[in-house]
Amino acid sequence: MKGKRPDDGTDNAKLRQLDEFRDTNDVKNLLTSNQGVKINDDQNSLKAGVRGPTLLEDFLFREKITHFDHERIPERIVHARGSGAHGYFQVYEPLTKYSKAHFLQDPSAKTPVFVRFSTVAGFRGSTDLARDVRGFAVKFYTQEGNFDIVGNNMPVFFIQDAIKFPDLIHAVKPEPHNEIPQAASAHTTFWDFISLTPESLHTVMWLMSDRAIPRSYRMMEGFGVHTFRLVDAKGVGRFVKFHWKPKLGVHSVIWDEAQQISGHDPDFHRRDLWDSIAAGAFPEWEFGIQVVEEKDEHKFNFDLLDPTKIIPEELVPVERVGKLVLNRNPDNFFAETEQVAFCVGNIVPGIDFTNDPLMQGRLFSYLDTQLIRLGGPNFQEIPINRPIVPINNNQRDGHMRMRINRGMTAYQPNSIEGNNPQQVKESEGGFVSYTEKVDGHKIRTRSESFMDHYSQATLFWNSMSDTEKKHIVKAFRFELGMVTAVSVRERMVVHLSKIKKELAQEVAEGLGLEIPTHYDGPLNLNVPADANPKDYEPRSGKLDVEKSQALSQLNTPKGDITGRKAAILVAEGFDGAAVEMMMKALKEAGAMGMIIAPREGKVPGDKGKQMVDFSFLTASSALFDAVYVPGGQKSVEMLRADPKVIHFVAEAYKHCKPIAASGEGKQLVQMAMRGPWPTDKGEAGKKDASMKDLAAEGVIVGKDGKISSDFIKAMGEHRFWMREAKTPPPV
Ligand code: HDE
Repeated sequence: MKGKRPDDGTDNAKLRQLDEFRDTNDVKNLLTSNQGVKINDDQNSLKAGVRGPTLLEDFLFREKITHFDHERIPERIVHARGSGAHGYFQVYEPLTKYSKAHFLQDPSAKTPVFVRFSTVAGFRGSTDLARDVRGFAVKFYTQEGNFDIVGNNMPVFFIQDAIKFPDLIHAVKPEPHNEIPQAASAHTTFWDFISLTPESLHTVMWLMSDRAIPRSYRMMEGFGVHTFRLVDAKGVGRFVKFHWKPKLGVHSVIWDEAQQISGHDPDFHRRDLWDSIAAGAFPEWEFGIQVVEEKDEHKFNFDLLDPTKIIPEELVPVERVGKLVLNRNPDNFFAETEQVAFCVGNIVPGIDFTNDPLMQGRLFSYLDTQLIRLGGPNFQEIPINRPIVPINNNQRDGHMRMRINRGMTAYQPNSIEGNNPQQVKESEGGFVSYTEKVDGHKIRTRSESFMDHYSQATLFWNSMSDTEKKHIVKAFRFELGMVTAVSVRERMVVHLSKIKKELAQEVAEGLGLEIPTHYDGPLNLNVPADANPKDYEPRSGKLDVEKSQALSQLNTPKGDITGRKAAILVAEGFDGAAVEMMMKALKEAGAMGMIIAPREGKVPGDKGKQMVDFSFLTASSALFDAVYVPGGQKSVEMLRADPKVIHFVAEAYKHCKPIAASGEGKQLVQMAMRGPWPTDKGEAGKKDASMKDLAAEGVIVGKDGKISSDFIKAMGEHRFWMREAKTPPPV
């Protein structure tokens, strides 16, 4: 590499003097201290006499306990709870027309990535199923250095200026006097802040939607949120929004389920990601870009620099230009997922920032936070953060320095070591910031073009299906129902009425409120002291489109059931052939059939024994995507007699999940549904009309194992939302 010093110490393998002595024998099975001393007794501390006091001299004990005492590092102030995986990124076609970034040029090259998903508000040990935004952070280890897209699963953010971030987070985190509630926005301080910060309303609509309770990390979209810039080899810049589109579509659980999963398996999303990768069902996303020419910057009714706005896909389509595949679980959670340090400022030539004031603030925050979280300025030397290209500069020393720099100069210019390391010309890959004309007064204010706080919230509402709308109303009722200050509830209802009357009416009804015909209170206190409040009055601008297809998750792909889990309910005497057939069909479709039985261990069927995955004590229907009840007279009789089993099926019905039954199994499903049941009088192999109705609602009843293909098709639909309108079974 040009500009390298003869002895620059950038390669750690060059610790040669000591390395010559290093014992390379594998001590994998032998216990040693951190100083390499082999340990004889790790069961007893050193004492003065068998019943005497422990001695300070016990260096082995002290080393072990001291290390233990320091095992924890500060958790992330936000996004503390997370889960990560390794994988790769590959571009479909050279993106030369938009960007000169090396990793976007060669379709045959795979760029390694590490991705971390997270919730925002909860502490490190909180539940995966909180109603929350999800982080979707991607680190690309490119041949021009690390590039990070530190995004979310929602395309917009709560605030327009980074200076409000500490306020937002203080409001959503547990209340400071009693540290309640954990991992929840459903409390007074959050809604107090939101109700006085109307710029948050668009994102709040996303937060109240099903997007905030994903079925899986594998089934979430990702967004870079801000408008970034792509720069080509000629130096031409274009605005860009980044998207991740999941191959499996976007799917969610129901709030009632989310609450149950939090109790039964708070690691539900972590486990799902881990299990899928371990099983070889690698999660996959397409990389999408929305590109806007600079001349079109002011073409829309919203400001491209405003992070509370999307660019509707009807205006600028998303070009799918590459794919992201996660194919390896981390070896060690702490070393990798916990210590990974994402930074919005990690960009490479061909990508650049814009003046989005939220992004500008983030550029400071991410670097700053690692200094305390990872203990100092050398966090980029931690293996998960190390770029795959050589590092060569005059930065020196600091806590936990790993690299041993050689030579006598640590400055530039220098004549002693040939002025190395040398700067790199742009034509040879040196980073040059995008040349942008910036001209203005030094001023603390917000652009007039940022003041429309309602219209895209309305666009979001307009774009929802009826089912999604119902869920949003319920979410508002739940969240505001947990708010103790009636004035805050009222103010929110006023805001909602400016988004859409029908939404406000339904929420108000649940809260026992009327929408005020006249409201005098403040609707925005996010205003400088000397400002004219009129200038900051929240307003609704002109919509570019009335509705956007891409906003409803029901319009995203369906049909692929990779990694889905179906519960198969059995007891002694179950129909072995039917279970075998169903398990085989599920496996072929990439899904898993899990055996649930009254007891752990093995359960005997008419054709032999089956290993049990869960008992009815450890399983809950909320943890599965679908339920199958096979026949076997004795088995079904036993299951019918257990209220827990009836509850299991009834709950799956209530949650609109596919249910299948064969042979005597249908008696159990009928009992659980407690509804009218079709007469199964059709000829063998044919279903009568009412059976078809039932199948249209995702309840598949048939002969033996023949129903498996219908069941798998139904699982591909995810849920049968029409059931929500019906009176659910009383569970
Ligand atoms: Fe972050 N954010 N953020 N954020 N953020 C952090 O950095 C911050 C914002 C996002 O898996 C912190 O290393 C400010 C938007 C993700 O490690 C911290 C502002 C978006 C992650 C921080 C924002 C994000 C973080 C905490 C307002 C979506 C987790 C620990 C200007 C585009 C990354 C850390 C991981 C983490 C600051 C707003 C996404 C404190 C000041 C907008 C996915 O630096």
